[in-house]
Amino acid sequence: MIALITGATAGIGAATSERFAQGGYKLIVTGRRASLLEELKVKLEKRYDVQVKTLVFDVRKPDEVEKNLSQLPPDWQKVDVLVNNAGLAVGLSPLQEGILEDWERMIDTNVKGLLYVTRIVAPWMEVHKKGHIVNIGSIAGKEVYPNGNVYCATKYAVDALSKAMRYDLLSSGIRVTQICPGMVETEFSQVRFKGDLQRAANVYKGFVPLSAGDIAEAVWYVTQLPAHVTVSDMVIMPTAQASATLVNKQL
Ligand code: NDP
Ligand code: 8X3
Repeated sequence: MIALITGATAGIGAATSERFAQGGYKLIVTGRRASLLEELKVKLEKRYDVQVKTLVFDVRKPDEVEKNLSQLPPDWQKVDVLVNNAGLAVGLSPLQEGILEDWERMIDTNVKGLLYVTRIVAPWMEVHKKGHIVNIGSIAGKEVYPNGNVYCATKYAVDALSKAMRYDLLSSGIRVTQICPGMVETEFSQVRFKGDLQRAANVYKGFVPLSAGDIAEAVWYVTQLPAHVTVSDMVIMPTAQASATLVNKQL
């Protein structure tokens, strides 16, 4: 069995890669930071005795996506599970003060990147009439929150595209699941706040956030169900979080 996981250099993608390695899958892991991918490969191959291929590309660049994925040997193109995880938030400010470059990064990564990868991998799955696509959405794709504007819009797009994939791939027997986490402590807030580590750490103070491993376990669960069962949509929150904006913080 083969799993292809985008954004595997950190957070949810790295934890999901480890979960699938533990389950005996061969892995194709992708991201932009080559050295982190190499470290992950060495660790997983040693710890779990599985084969890991690394592909270094930016999901925002369709030519890079196509070139890297198409160069996989035919045996490696028989992908059983695609986890569309690569994504980010950049900035947290009112729409009327939005920074164009931040908007482009989020839209290009979270929406167009997911599309570019899926456009290559879904046809491979169609040939074999099986496969499972897991899209990492967000609570931000279910509820908008103040200053979340464009990030939320990209995750609403993931919500729509997850449904669209399920419709368009129905006759091929390919499963499509969207997993929508609430707050998960990863590099997410460091990226959102452009390296302001203190501000990032404050986001997770006063309550127990989800861990990347919690989401990895959910991805593993949905993909291991019998072939006739699809979890279409899963929202996972920290127990201390009731909505996008309502968090029971004990500060
Ligand atoms: P991290 O910042 O820890 O990891 C993000 C991953 O995405 C990294 O591996 C990064 O790799 C990759 N990535 C980002 N941009 C690109 C790009 N242009 N090309 C290729 N890879 C890219 O964040 P999380 O693990 O938290 O985020 C993973 C997903 O989960 C995202 O889609 C996020 O929106 C979603 N999510 C996160 C939540 C949270 O609270 N943390 C909650 C809900 C959803 P590299 O930098 O090496 O390219
Ligand atoms: C990430 C979680 O609440 O910061 O998608 O949008 S949140």
